Amino acid sequence: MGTYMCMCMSLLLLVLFTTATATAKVHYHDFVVQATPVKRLCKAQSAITVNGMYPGPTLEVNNGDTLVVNVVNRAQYNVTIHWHGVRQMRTGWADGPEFVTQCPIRPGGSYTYRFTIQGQEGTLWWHAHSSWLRATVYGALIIHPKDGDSYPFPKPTRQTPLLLGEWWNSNPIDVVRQATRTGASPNVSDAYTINGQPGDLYSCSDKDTVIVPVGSGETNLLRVVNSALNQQLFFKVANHKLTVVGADASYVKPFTTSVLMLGPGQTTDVLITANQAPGRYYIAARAYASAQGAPFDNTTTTAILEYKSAPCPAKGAKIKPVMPTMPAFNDTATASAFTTSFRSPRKVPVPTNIHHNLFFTVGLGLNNCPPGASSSTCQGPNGTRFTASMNNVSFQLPSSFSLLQAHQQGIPGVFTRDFPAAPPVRFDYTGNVSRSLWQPVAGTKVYPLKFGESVQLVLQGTSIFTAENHPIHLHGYDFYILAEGFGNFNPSRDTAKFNLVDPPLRNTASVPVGGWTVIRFVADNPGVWLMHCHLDVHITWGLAMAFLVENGVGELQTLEAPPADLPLC
Ligand SMILES: *[C@@H]1O[C@H](CO)[C@@H](O)[C@H](O)[C@H]1NC(C)=O
Ligand SMILES: *[C@@H]1O[C@H](CO)[C@@H](O)[C@H](O)[C@H]1NC(C)=O
Ligand SMILES: *[C@@H]1O[C@H](CO)[C@@H](O)[C@H](O)[C@H]1NC(C)=O
Ligand SMILES: *[C@@H]1O[C@H](CO)[C@@H](O)[C@H](O)[C@H]1NC(C)=O
Ligand SMILES: *[C@@H]1O[C@H](CO)[C@@H](O)[C@H](O)[C@H]1NC(C)=O
Ligand SMILES: *[C@@H]1O[C@H](CO)[C@@H](O)[C@H](O)[C@H]1NC(C)=O
Ligand SMILES: *[C@@H]1O[C@H](CO)[C@@H](O)[C@H](O)[C@H]1NC(C)=O
Ligand SMILES: [Cu+2]
Repeated sequence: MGTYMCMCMSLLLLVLFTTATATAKVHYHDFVVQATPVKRLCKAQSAITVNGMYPGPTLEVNNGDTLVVNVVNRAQYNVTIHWHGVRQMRTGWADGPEFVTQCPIRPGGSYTYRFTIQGQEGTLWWHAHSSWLRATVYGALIIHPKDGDSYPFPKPTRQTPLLLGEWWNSNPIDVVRQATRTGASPNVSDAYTINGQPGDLYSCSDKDTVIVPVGSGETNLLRVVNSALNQQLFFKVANHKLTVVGADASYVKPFTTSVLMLGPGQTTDVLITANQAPGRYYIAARAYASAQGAPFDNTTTTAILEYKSAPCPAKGAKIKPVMPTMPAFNDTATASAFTTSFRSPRKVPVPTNIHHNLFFTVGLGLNNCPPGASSSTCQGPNGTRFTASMNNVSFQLPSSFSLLQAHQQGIPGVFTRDFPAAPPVRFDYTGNVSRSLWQPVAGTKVYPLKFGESVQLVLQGTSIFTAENHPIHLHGYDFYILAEGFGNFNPSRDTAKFNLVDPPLRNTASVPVGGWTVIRFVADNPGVWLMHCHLDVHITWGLAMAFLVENGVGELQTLEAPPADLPLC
């Protein structure tokens, strides 16, 4: 916590001594990706980190600033870094997903990401976008208002990023490789973490539990990020209410709740007022596990909200902090009450003249064991292999060129432009789906959009194999979430539920288990933009697609030229 407080202080000084004519700044950072010894849960391991830090460095900027991050890969794996939620206007080359906007930075290589934050304020984060490296390669990206601008709420006394993570007692790359080999679902994690620490409900973890200090009466800002790989999480602070003021680096109409639910990729900024008896209160997170019968990590991670005036325990005695009651793991009612509470602060310009009315199914599948394959490679249910798809296309990354490079240079044979606007077969998506529909087709297909066109997209969950909540993340864009519901989307009934006045602006939508979400956006950022489930287990199985947005007219509507040091395959 010490480092965060120092940053807040230096920021405060900066604000105090900056004149009113402040201009946008350029922040230079070096990220060295390297194997680092990390001890968790009584076990010493080697983890891939940035600059030896787990989680990695917190970046703090102001809206309008430019980041220049030189990433040097000293690890034994390919790596890329994604700046999650940053719009990357015309700078798609800096977005980061491997084989989508760049080839990987190979061991020994480097790449400098350059991009400007435009019109975004709040909490984002950065993470590796290559295999499962993001398990340990991630950190916060905090965007303050421009100098001279203020928050749309009273300035909090302190600000604390709380990154919720997921920890394996083995190398996460080995975990995903084992799953890819066997076709079974990957091992679940051994712990969740808050700022890299599991907390004192796990063995060997008490002395390192994260302490969040607070003064009685203060109102502070917690910037909560779900950086876990494969799990939606409930989040609570014992005895304290949370006022949600932002999500995914957009402000929201404030609302008060006792529990948050975040899908991987989502961020939520909350104000918390220290209005309880001076003492120690657990900050806790554990799974929201929506899929029936699927294995999951059912442990609880904690940090401690500690009042500075909390009474000291008698010598040698231990006072247990107050523990919040967490929702049941399958408490979908609580999850959806939370996700449907979001509104933009005021009326927003929702696109209404829709050029593309899209309907994408999102869900799992099972591939039959390929003829002649060893049964050891078909350890999914009943001798199958797990897969996943959107509109029955299971996304395959290319390997010889990135999609963006292939698009920009007109290289044929890397992708096709025929991602379907609607499912190839209509069926009862959330009902009892015939086994003959469970096996999708592998492909590298994009959906083309012209610059400036507007899109409505229904994301429809399926119950193929099992229904589950999917956090769907779109690169390069924020989108409005107009509505969500359970069962099959029915336009004649559900269009009436659209919020066309003040829907929230997000980069990751939680598609309800056995339900649907409707989003809209305008294709104003040229490039190739991945859209995928942010559960890494699902993206590994192919739950992804990409939009290809053409250049418009003139320089300001055109993708910039690729940087000279762009890694090639
Ligand atoms: C996954 O779990 C199984 C069973 O506990 C274990 O044998 C295996 O080593 C684990 N795999 C990895 C990569 O940790
Ligand atoms: C977590 O799962 C284990 C084994 O599957 C079980 O023994 C334990 O009671 C569960 N814990 C909670 C909190 O549900
Ligand atoms: C949630 O799990 C409990 C058992 O832990 C079960 O009794 C209940 O039916 C489940 N609810 C739903 C909606 O699946
Ligand atoms: C696996 O096979 C059993 C027995 O034939 C069947 O009851 C079950 O539904 C099958 N499961 C899947 C996922 O196909
Ligand atoms: C689902 O459909 C299959 C055949 O299509 C049938 O055998 C099975 O009983 C059905 N299951 C349920 C729960 O309705
Ligand atoms: C997906 O395509 C495969 C191959 O054409 C087909 O067997 C399957 O039924 C399709 N499933 C759906 C949900 O469209
Ligand atoms: C690393 O990236 C290169 C392309 O730059 C690719 O050919 C190679 O297969 C990748 N290695 C792994 C282990 O994915
Ligand atoms: Cu998913």
